[in-house]
Formats: sequence, structure tokens, C-alpha cells
Amino acid sequence: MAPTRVSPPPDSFSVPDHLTAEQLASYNTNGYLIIPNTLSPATISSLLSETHHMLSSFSLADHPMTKFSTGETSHVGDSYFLTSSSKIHFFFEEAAFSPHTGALTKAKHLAINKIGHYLHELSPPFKKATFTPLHASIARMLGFQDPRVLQSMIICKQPEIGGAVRPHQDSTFLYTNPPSAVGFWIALEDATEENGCLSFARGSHKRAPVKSRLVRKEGGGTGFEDVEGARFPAGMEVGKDEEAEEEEVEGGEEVYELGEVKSGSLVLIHGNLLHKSEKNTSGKSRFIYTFHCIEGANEYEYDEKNWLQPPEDKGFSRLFESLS
Ligand SMILES: O=C(O)CCC(=O)C(=O)O
Repeated sequence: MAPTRVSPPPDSFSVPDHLTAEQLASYNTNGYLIIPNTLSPATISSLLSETHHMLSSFSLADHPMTKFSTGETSHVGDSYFLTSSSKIHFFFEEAAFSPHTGALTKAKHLAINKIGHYLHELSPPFKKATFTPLHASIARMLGFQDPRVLQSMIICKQPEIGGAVRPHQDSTFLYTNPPSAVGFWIALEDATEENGCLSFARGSHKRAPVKSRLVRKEGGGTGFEDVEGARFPAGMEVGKDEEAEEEEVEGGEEVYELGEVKSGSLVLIHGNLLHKSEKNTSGKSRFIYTFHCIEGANEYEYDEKNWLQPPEDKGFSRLFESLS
């Protein structure tokens, strides 16, 4: 009798559920790691369709038209931004407005730079894509005791006007004492040099201290302030050569290597790693989803100065608890 053929279910794509020892070693050495094929085609398509739905349905009528702007010394800091830790808010590309009239020059779905910062709780498809066995296993392998997802974003890098992201370390924006941030960055579309993929200063997590942090200013808004606490994660403290190391980083130009990736790839980014992305002047968007974890264990301080404050009702989401 001929064997019965069973068709695979439509979403039978096999997703890795842990890091290999080589991947972990590579992350520790380089400060970042690219893991291909962590999302099935069906998951990618559900996340993209949710994104397109959000972009086409948000209301302009009551929107404060907040742009996502960040520079060496200034950063967006209005209340729409500061209250986004428990909401889904939409931030515009700076180049989506006419420099002469200030009017929006693009349709709204082509004008948004990023959507944030509570997708991991408020959007069912993004929640499902955040709290996965793979992400929990990675957090465990990276040594987290109580990883907390504190923010999530869709970054659109819109065709023609997608803004550059200047070199930065994620712990500047998500500071704990000692530093503990790790970025989980997931391509929903192919990211290439043309549409503004990430690039990394390989190994800089070991030599670049976190020197400044984004805080809420007393008079309102946000600003950068010197870090007074630890500048490297626990166990990575730089010894008495710290000043020499700092001079080396400041004196020498960092070399950035491109991280071109296919859709579905996960990129892990150490909170001290210098990384950036260039403008997207191509005709193709570069949609990605990213969320960040910090250590929630008691020895790690997350203070009230940080621009991003925990949602009042439940605090930052526990990556481990949400899976159990
Ligand atoms: O996606 C990008 O272009 C930049 C993202 C980034 O630097 C980050 O999430 O830390």
C-alpha cells in the first residue's frame, strides 16, 4: 500500500530554540550576533500586515505630530514621547515635512519613522513574537536572572526619507546601574546597505564605556547626563587601564562593518556596543521590529531619572514569567 502523504502544516518552518556554543562565543567576542531564519514566513507576514494596519489606521486628527529626532546633545522629549512606555505611539520622520511650510509632504503611512513603545503588550502578533522560547533561552544563556522587556518598536526606515541613526550604545537610552541592556532586533524585510541596514563597531562593547544617559530634565523634556554609576556591565569592568581605553576609543576612529540581513533574521546587540544605521534614500522600506531587555534583579538599579518609566499598573514585562 502506498504510504499516506501528510502535507506539512502551512507554518511548519523550523525556528531555532537556543544559541549554539559558537554563537554565544561570537556574541561575547564581537558584541553582536546575527541569527538567520528566526521567524517563519507566516509570522513575518502577520507582523507586516499588523504594521501596515497600524500605519494606515492611526489618527492624525489628535496627533501632536511628534518627530523622532535624536542628536549628540538633544533628543525628542515631549509628553507624547515620555508617555509611550505603556502605549502605541507614532513618531514621524523628520524629513517627512516641508522645510518651508512645515506641512507633511508624504502620506501618513509613508511618513512614520517608528512606532513604540508598548507593542510587546498591546499588539497580539508582536506580543507573540516577543515572548518566545528562543528569546527566553537567549536571555538565560546571556546570564539574565530576571530579564524585563522595557520597550519595543517598529522602525520603518521609509523609502527615500528614512532617517539615519547616529552611532550610539543602547545602554545610553536604557541605563541600569550596572548596565545590562541587550537589544533583540528582528528584520521584517531584507536590510541592505541601500535601505540603511545596521552597522557595528565590532568588539566596541569591551572598550567603550557608557558615558552618558538619556534622562528626564527637571524643567521638562529630555537631555543627556554623565553616567555616575557603572559604565560597563557587571563582570566586564575595565580595570586601571580605563582611561587609556577611553582615550583609545575617543582618539581613534571606530570602524563600522555592515550587517546586511535577510528578513526573519534576529540580531542581538550588546548594550555597550557602538552601532548605527545610515539614511534610506532607496525606493525600498526597511521595516524591523526591536525590543530591549534589562536585568530586573534587585542589585540592578533603574532610577526615576530615566526617560522611560515603567507602566504604572504592572512595571516592565518579565520575559520568563510571560512564557510560563
Ligand atoms: O534599526 C535601526 O536603524 C537602528 C536601531 C538601533 O540602533 C537600536 O534599536 O538600537
